[in-house]
Amino acid sequence: MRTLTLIAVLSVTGLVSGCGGDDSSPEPSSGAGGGGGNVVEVGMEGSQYMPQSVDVPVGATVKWTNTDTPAHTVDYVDGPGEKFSSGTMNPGDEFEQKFTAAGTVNYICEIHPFQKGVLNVK
Ligand SMILES: [Cu+2]
Repeated sequence: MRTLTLIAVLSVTGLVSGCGGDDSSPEPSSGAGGGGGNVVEVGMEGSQYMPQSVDVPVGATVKWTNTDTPAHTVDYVDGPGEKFSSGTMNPGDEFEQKFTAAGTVNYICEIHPFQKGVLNVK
């Protein structure tokens, strides 16, 4: 009787800890595989892009989100690949652009000429 109870407790404990292990192991792998979607996120803060300079794998999409309070834009200045212009981005608005050519892409906010960003596509 006592042995049976002990086995039951052990198996339940083993099951619970086994679940915990399963939960924690896929998380780091999906985090590392998060680049699998190939989306590089850029925010905005204090009328600056965040981060201002970012590495972008060739073929990846950059997603800008206006996380700032004023309106901003994302406008191509120079570099390889397609030209792009987000138009006015109000707070919360998103703009996506795919980059398929390696090189340095400079972009700017039309509203704030001092607000500049760099994408290192490689
Ligand atoms: Cu701006």
